[in-house]
Amino acid sequence: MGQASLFGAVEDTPEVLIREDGDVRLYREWWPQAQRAELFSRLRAELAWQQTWIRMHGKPVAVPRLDVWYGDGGRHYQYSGAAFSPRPWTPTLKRIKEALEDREGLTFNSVLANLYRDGNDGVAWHSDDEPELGNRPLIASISLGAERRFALRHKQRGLPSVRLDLPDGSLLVMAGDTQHFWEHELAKTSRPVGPRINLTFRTVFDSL
Ligand SMILES: O=C(O)CCC(=O)C(=O)O
Repeated sequence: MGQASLFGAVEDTPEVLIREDGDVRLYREWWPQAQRAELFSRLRAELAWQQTWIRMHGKPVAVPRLDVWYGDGGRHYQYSGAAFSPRPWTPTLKRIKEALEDREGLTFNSVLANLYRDGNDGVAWHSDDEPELGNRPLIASISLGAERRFALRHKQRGLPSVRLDLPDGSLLVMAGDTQHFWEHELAKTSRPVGPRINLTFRTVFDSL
């Protein structure tokens, strides 16, 4: 993959983070360093960031981040009582998707974008195991902006947890049985941290 355009990815060898009961790999330098800040600014300005509300114990709760769903028409997705209808791909998202697909030999029809404004934003422990993602979903997760601590823990066995700061420009791939056996979080932090954007590319199947 060439390095000249904004939408090209550099060569990088993945680090294997989980190989037991799942498959998690990290490409630390997936997006060229010189282009990361511009990509971050474009995504922050272009995407229709919104506040999502979920239901917890019967009460509406605002999730601690902004998010927005983009993808092919007709692919609906829901979690914790919140339903998403995809917005049409923006040119920037489409080109990132195409870079991912060319590089990894995969196809995706949706992306959930998350904006963590500061250390008060995060994602609690969960697995991406909604039925519309299929049995063994492959999730390609791109990080841009501030480094934030990401963790994975096994749901049943005492395997060692994985904790790491996801670098700006990195790509984390979660595949195989990962969502069945492992859950993940992005913890809030009292450290002063800048904003971070995360793009999780997925394939959503028809739930009919
Ligand atoms: O921001 C991240 O790296 C994780 C996002 C996440 O867990 C999710 O969207 O399901």
